[in-house]
Amino acid sequence: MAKPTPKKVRVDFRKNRQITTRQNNLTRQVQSEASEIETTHRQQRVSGKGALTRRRTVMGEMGADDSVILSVNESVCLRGRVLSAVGSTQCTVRADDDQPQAGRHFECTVRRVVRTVARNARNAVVAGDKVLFLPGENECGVIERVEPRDGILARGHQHKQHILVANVSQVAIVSSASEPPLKPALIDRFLVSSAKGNVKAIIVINKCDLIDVSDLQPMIGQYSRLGYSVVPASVQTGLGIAWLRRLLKNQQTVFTGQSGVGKSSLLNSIQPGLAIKTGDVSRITQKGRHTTRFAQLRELDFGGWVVDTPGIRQLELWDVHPAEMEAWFIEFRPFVPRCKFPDCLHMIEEGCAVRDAVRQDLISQIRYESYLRLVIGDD
Ligand SMILES: Nc1nc2c(ncn2[C@@H]2O[C@H](COP(=O)(O)OP(=O)(O)OP(=O)(O)O)[C@@H](O)[C@H]2O)c(=O)[nH]1
Ligand SMILES: [Mg+2]
Ligand SMILES: [Zn+2]
Repeated sequence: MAKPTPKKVRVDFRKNRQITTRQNNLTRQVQSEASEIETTHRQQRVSGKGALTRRRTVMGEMGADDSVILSVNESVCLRGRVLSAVGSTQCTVRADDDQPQAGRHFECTVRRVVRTVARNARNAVVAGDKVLFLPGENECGVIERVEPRDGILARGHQHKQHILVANVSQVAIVSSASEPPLKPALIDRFLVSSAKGNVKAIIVINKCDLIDVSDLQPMIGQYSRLGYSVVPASVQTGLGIAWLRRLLKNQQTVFTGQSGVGKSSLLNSIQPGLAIKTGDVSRITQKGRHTTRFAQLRELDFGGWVVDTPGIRQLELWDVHPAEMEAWFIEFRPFVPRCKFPDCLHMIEEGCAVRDAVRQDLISQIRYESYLRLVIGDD
């Protein structure tokens, strides 16, 4: 790869705490195109005038998507992968296999300029990031640059984007057949968020020992027809574990889903010790009553990486506008061009080909209801 020539790049130097300019409430955005344009415009300003303290010149390249790739002295830095990040300031980084201190772990802080050039300081460094860091004594270091990300899992949190993990190749959307009950609407939400993050999704339905698996067949059929792998699993009986190992091999997979569905238990069945234990957490935070408190990368013996994440109660989608929602429901695609109105939201409009398809059972009623809930913003 050709070495980029460092250039001066002007960036906005923000106060640490930004003022949020808008809420990620889909209902508010549905109105008209005009208001959407206005929203986008406001979003680009990010923090409003008052929060900009000064501008600053840094050395770097403008990357895709307006991101700044900082110039660093590569001869003294090591390349590595962020295994876990606490609050984007304290990270554990593993030196890459082709680097001088291959496989060693470094407790790293983050150079301030790295946070300055990040669009949202909270996401400056996240688990899964590929970084250049300056190694120091006692296995400490400083992160000097974060490489552009490919494949992220993100959600809205307190009206800001929260990137849970970066550079993953697939998301395992874990739910349970029972305890907590199966929630197809939540699966659909995760499917939208993974498609939006450019990550392939697999669907895992755990705790199948608690139900009659044949009851799941309609649902398994529905998602399989859409092209997803649907794995009925049970940590109790071992159902689906071998299949999961095959799906995970040589992939970078993040396990996500509601709390209590058995993400950590599944990972431990796949490979004992894979899930984060309380002891690991307390080293940094000095606390850790929950088993899984933050995302952490783990290496698979048979090849690949997995990330266990803390369970979340509800997934707030980030930056998905009602008008683009149809794009994330792939079975709608053949029908959308046949709607009478080009800006049809497939809700109450006349001549809606998507609604016709639902009536004719060509699109599942349950999926359509998930779509409506997401467009209306009804959590
Ligand atoms: N019956 C049954 N129980 C299970 C199964 N898998 C996990 N459990 C139980 O479900 C509970 C929650 O499991 P965890 O693995 O901690 O769930 P988690 O998804 O990691 O939860 P968070 O870390 O809070 O997000 C535990 O009591 C497990 O023993 C299963 O296949 N069958
Ligand atoms: Mg867990
Ligand atoms: Zn329509």
